[in-house]
Amino acid sequence: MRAWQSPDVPSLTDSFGFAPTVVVHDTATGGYVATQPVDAARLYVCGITPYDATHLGHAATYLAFDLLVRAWRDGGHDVVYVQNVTDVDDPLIERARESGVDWEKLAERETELFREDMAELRVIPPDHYIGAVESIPLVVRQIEELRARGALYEVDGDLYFPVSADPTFGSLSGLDRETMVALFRERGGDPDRQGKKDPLDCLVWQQQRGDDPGWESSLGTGRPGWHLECTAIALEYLGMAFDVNGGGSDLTFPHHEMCASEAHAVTGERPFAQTYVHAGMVGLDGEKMSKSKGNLVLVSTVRRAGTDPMAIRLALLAHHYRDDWEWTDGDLAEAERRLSRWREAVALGAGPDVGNLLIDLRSALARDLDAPQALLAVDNWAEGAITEAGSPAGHHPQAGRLVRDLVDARLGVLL
Ligand code: 5CA
Ligand code: ZN
Repeated sequence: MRAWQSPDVPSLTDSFGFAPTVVVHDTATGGYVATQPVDAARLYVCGITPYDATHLGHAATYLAFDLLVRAWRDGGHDVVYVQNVTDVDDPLIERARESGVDWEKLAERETELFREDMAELRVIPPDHYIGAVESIPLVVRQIEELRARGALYEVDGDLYFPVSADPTFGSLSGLDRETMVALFRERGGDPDRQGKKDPLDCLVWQQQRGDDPGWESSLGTGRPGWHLECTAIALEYLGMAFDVNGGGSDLTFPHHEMCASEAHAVTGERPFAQTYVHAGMVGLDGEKMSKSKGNLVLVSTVRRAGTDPMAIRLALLAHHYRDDWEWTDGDLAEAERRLSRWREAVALGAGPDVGNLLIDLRSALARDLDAPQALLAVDNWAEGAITEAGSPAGHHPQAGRLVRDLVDARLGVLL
């Protein structure tokens, strides 16, 4: 699939050398780990299910991983970034039916809007942007591999992955069984289906029913299960033991747990990813923002109301990516104030020495992508530039230009 236009990312290394190693929080161990990319850093981030437009929660999650990509690049690493699009799945088919549109048209339309939103927010696109539909041959190959390894069974024509095939199943989320079953039920699973060996076993191939979409294959005519799609795409484009698997915290279980177990079973190797990074949930009016609940603030709505996308970006970056938080209009007002203050400061040209800001900003982002702390560092510099404008002491003529590049490269905010 086509991704979107990349923003320009200024290189800082000529002026500033390399940024420090990035440490991130790993869901699987519950601790902080230093990412240690060998050659290129390999990143898989779960993409959208395109049945409704991008809301601020999605945007916050993709911005978190954008910070990671920028941090790696500034550390001198090449990055191979893969993201999927779940362009065939139950919620998408249901929404298309309800609204009387063709599911493919709906997916195309919403994916295009997502691309536009991401480009406007200056999010660096993935190197491989891969749809589920175009990956069906990959998915079929992985299911055949599961079958060959005895990790597949049938229930009324549908194919299931038995979680017992992976002895480490459950180790990513660390949840007790009761919680797993409840979350599985809530998040697209079918723990109550008769004929399954374990309520947690997951559907990998669904035979075509009624006028559902289906593709002919060696498995019969049907469509892929959600989890295996991400497993197959990640294995194809990154291989095992890639650096970071990411998404929102609602994907920890069952999605990322299943992806990891399926990959272990398909390859006989582990780990699937070295580190699992999860962003917190953005809420509105006391509940997680979600397409299914409809309590959304869409990026496109805010954009079309004339808001500068850089203010949207700053509003989201003002919250630590792992925190759960609630969106309010105050977030945007605060970000607009900050943006104009920063712009005022860099437009002066001269300003305080950039050395301290560089160290503070890079180290904040190296410590589990602490964007709020990085914003405070820029605030400090901007206040210094504005309050000391005109006084020659400590003022560097190139400071404004350097800070503009620094803020652009590391925070993706164009001043
Ligand atoms: N297509 C699947 C992943 S393979 C999916 O979860 N799609 S999604 O459209 O529902 O979500 C896209 C991304 O946004 C996921 O990483 C999800 O965890 C994240 N996300 C969804 N809702 C929120 C929210 N309220 N706050 C923060 N992130 C969210
Ligand atoms: Zn996924």
